[in-house]
Amino acid sequence: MKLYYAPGACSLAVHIAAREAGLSPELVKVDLATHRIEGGADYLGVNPRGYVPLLELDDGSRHTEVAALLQHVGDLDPHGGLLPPAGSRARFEVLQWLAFVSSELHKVFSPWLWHKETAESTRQACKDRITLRLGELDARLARSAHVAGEAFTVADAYAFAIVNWAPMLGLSLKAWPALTAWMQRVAARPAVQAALRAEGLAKG
Ligand SMILES: N[C@@H](CCC(=O)N[C@@H](CS)C(=O)NCC(=O)O)C(=O)O
Repeated sequence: MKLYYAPGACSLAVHIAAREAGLSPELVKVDLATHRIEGGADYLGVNPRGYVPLLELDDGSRHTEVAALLQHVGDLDPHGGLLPPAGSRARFEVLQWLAFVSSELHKVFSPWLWHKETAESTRQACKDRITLRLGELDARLARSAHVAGEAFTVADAYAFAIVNWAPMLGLSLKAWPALTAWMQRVAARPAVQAALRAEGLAKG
């Protein structure tokens, strides 16, 4: 299995989930500014959208979309904890949070974060929306240890990768104590530390 990624991008969610599931994907680094793969090849030849993450399975098939990749990786978890069984209420909860992170956080951050030409009014609107949604996440995390309940699931991997962008944009998490404590708890997980180190985002 190969994971095309960029350090600290949304691909970190899939990287974390893979490590939590005990998988060791081959990591292929992509420069998102040039859409070049480390070594110089054109990434647009791999993914015409130019986005990471992209997961290439051992049969050579290529797959995209964070929420879908997380479901696939979650289903490969031998302990089943990352994604509860199909049809269960617990899985329904995880899937709701994956969709929430994707549409209410990830894609609200994206235009602001990646495109310098974005107008100030748009940046502010994004910031206001993100602030509102981080508040919702904080309220959720005040009631349970993790995003979709007590256990760590792929929803935590996704939310962690995206919420991790907040300080880069000058958004302090201090106003949200439950969210701050959860970020620290997730960051301390051995699989998360390993993923951060592999992406050059943590020392060690
Ligand atoms: N819908 C895609 C979006 C992925 C995405 O936004 N990736 C960003 C990094 S977080 C990217 O590769 N941006 C590069 C670009 O816009 O060219 C998904 O959920 O996987």
